[in-house]
Amino acid sequence: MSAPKKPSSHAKGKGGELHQHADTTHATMTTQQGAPVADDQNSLRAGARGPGLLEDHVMREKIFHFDHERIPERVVHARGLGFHGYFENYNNQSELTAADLFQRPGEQTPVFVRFSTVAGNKGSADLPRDVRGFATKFYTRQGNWDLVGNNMPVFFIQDAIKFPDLVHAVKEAPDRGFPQAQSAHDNFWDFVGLMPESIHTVMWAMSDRAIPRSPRFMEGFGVHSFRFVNTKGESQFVKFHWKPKHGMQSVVWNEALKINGADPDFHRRDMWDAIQRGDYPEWELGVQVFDEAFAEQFEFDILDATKLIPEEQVPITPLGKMVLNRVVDNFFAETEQVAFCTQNIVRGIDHSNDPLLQGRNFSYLDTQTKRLGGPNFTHIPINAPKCPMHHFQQDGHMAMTNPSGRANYEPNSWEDNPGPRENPSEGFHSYAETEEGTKVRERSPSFADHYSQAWQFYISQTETEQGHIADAFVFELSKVEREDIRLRMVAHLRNVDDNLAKTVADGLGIDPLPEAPTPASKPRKDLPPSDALSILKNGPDSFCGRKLGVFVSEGTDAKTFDALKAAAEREGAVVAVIAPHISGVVDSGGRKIPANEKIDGGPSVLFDAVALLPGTQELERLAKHSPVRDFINDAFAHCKFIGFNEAAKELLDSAGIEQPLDEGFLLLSANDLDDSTTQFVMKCRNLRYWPREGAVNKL
Ligand code: HDE
Repeated sequence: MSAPKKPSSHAKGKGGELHQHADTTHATMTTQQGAPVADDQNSLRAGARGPGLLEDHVMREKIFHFDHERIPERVVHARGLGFHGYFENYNNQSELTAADLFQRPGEQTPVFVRFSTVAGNKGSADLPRDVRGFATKFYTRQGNWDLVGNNMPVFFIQDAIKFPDLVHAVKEAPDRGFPQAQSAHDNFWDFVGLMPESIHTVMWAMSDRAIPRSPRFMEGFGVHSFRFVNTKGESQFVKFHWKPKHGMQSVVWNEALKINGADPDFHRRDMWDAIQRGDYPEWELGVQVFDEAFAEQFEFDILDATKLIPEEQVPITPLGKMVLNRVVDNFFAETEQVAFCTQNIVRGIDHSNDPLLQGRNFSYLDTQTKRLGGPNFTHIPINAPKCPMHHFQQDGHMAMTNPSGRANYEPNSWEDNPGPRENPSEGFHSYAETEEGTKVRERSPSFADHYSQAWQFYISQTETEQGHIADAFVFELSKVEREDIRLRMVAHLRNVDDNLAKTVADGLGIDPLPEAPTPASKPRKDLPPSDALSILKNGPDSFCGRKLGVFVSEGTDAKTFDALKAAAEREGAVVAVIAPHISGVVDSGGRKIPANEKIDGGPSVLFDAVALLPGTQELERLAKHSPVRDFINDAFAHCKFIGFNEAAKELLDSAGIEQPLDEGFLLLSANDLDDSTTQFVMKCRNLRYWPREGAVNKL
């Protein structure tokens, strides 16, 4: 808050009389009733040392409002970050869908996107191991369409009736109120171990998809099969996909643990900063389109949200791109109050019979009414459509837009202001699907295979990624107190992949391997690997948008620093300077280099690659400083590319980095600065030097 330019009005004269100041730089503060406030520092009391007076309407109103500032946080997905942008349509898709936003090439539709974690409360950290929400509100010219998806294409359960159990199990235990924002505890693993249908999504949750580097670098999925319907009433099934322009990227688990301490706001800060510097996050929206005939012959049920359709089997048709280019003006008004509902669909899009989707359609309206306090949450600007609205719905708590005139019913025969009428040619029509059936509580046998796609996901990963999945199981199950829960989970893994089960069992010290449970349907071993399921096979081809942390100290060589900075910026990367003091350093040319972070507040986990460019002046002291050692050790252990100068060799030695240095290191040689700095940035395009991992991270 900026300091008042003039003494504020709480300066009192000796006799307590108020000094009047005509403040010309600030608006006059008022109550909610608009009455100017004379004194915002002192409550009304009987005498300077006397009791407070009940009639103090200014204080009463202020504190009353403060006391009501919170609304219930979301039951799940409480921690979120939201941004504005637009969706730009590529082509006319009228053959596929009547949805207005997909008709005209180049047309932009405003969007608001909220990313979230699932399990943690609103104040939790950004990087727990968790599924991420990826919810998009399209403000189309024919109404709002909400695509409320996740960053994983499958879900833990098949029927919405199990959702409260899943969420109870993963969130903090009811007796103790912890653990917060993590699945590494008995209740979660107890539940999923008893629900074999969850195993495919558990594999995704144990993969690096659950620890994205930033929402900018993750995919999004609508998860369920939806329908596109064209104006002729013809329909095909679709699955929605978001592909990040900058490629996929995740952090490593040990890094995530440390990032949560160093910067619990890591994701929101990354997105905020990227948008503020004009590096707008971008995704391509596409659909897998398939018909009833495909659905009939596909190995699994297309209504089962624990299954995906490999892209190799049904390729993605690109529809358009989404660019997020504006941060919110007010977090509460927009990110907190935005109300996504899966049932917000528009003409041309329809639901399928996926039992999870059907349950969601029931749930979201309920939750928004509870959270936002009444049926008029659609009047809040972030939720209001940007197209004209006409209906006869009225009244209720906080009604903001109210119809005028006498007619509030239909049919009516008023000539003046008769209100709106239905429009069969432009209005929403449900796809006329023929349905019949006996009223039952029954899971279709076509939902019975729980292990085959879990295995397909596993064999689609690189060796590095497979290692991370095994490590994640070992980490999580090591936090489980009950041995029988651990054993049950390893037993399930035997139905997925025996080698994975064995590696996890070794990590947990389990010997012999427990018997695999009898599966409801025999796992298939004939599914081909799908490259689209791997992060590392779909990484970026540039270091653009990534962050290079450059450590400097007094006397840092000016030429090396400048050459490296220029090379990184040519690539579109961001350079952050880390120094022993936040005031920065003076380089070899006598120029001040300002710091972005002091060394202990800017650990290497916050950067995608690092460079060590100390001067020679204080090397001995720096070599003993533990934040400097941690900076180097973590960058090394997390397989980051490390550029360094001659002086840095002393720091590498003292951090215990063994010679010879591996190929993840590059000397930024004073003799060929342009070449070596460019080469270093080119190395960084690979994001991590994975061959190092086996050497540093195995017990
Ligand atoms: Fe949600 N989900 N969900 N969910 N979900 C909510 O709505 C629910 C599911 C997803 O940024 C809640 O506003 C049920 C799948 C996202 O505001 C609630 C079921 C997928 C968000 C709710 C599911 C999601 C939510 C809580 C099982 C991926 C955050 C607060 C049938 C496709 C949206 C709220 C935001 C939020 C219910 C399963 C995604 C309680 C009953 C599957 C991204 O209504």
